[in-house]
Amino acid sequence: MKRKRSEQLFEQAQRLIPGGVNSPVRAFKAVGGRPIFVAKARGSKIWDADGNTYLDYVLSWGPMILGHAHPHVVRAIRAAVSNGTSYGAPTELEVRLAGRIQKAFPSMELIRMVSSGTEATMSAIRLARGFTGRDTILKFDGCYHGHADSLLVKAGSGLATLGVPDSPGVPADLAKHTLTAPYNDLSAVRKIFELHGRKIACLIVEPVAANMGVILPKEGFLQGLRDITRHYDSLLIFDEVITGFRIAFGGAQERFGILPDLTCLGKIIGGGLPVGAYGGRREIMERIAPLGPVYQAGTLSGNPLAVTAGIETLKLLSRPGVYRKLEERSKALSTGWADAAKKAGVAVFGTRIASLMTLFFTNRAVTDYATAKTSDTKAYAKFFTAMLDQGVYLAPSQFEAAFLSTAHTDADIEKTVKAAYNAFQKM
Ligand code: KE4
Repeated sequence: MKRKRSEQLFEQAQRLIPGGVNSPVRAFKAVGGRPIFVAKARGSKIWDADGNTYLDYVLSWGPMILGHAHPHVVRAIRAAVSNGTSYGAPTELEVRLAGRIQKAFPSMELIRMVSSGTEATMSAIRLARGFTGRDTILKFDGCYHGHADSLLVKAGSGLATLGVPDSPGVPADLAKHTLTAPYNDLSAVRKIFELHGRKIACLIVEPVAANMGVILPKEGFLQGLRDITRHYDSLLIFDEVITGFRIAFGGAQERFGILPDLTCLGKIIGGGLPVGAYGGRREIMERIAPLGPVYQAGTLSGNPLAVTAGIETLKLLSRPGVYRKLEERSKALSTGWADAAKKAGVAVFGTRIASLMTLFFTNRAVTDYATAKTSDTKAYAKFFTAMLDQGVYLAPSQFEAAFLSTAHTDADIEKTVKAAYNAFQKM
């Protein structure tokens, strides 16, 4: 495939933008080569600046669950934009989106909209600290909750030791308040709470991990987190920025039947425009300004265009049969590419829940960050490149997810499985 125009644009971009991209993963560093520059997208497909077509399994990292440029969403945005683009004042639209979210997530008794998943988790953490009067938080190795300082922290030397910055620029004095535990390791969580429980404001978790590749919670893991946090009066925060409206209309809390104290959302609720949200128990959310003293604000929060796209997206997702069809197509893809690997003798460990999946290039069972890291990232890079050259666009990193949309057809899945077979043969 010729990608001259993308290469030219990448040269130009690097003279103006750090690494030529506005978000690191887009630079293809984890898979080698140079990024394709996308010119347009529709349904399950994207076109690059050279006019090459690709089946898209990144879907903007999750938001485009209806496929790109869904006609109903485009029409709704077109109508909204002629009413202006931002007012900095409350609108009926925000009330309607909040209502739709609350119907799907009843645990979110009050909801505050922001403009990204990072803002949602950053605000939820501040709120948990304000509500409990405690400073310590607990997260899991390999889980990503956006780039707020307190969340760019990795495990200290030993378990239950203070966190250390995972990026320059994060003060050690702040990082030490973030403890980390291995995902799916309830005994580690228990031990940390035995040591620090009364100081822990909240535990934040991706109820299905998707930022170290997709890793499912072990039986009893989420319930265990619910019980332990309740015992120590710490808040349980579900970061459902990816899982919300993705693995079920009501997200992981509907799927697993566990109610957190606070939930963070993003991606799908903006239908491809910038929207994040956090919400939860009324007595907690009432601490948020202007009702309460915990400050949080945003110029474009509840932006009318973004909220319109979100409303239209949730309206279409609430139709009967949407998630069943997504399940069928996703199952066909995940079994298809796993069979293709087997036939070619390539060791993979596939994970999937609903339309969220990952193919780990390892022969180990992947249950946490340590086992995810046994994956052969060079093999993944070869697979990624071989798929890209056959017109299939996967996440440019082993430690991300593949997403499906309602626009992906049976023919798209067949083409993808065939391309995977060819790719594995080449490997
Ligand atoms: P944003 O600030 O990027 O909107 O959301 C942060 C965030 C929070 N929580 C979870 C579970 C997330 O997955 C994310 C962002 N996800 C990444 C993809 N792994 C976004 C892609 C990127 O960083 O470019």
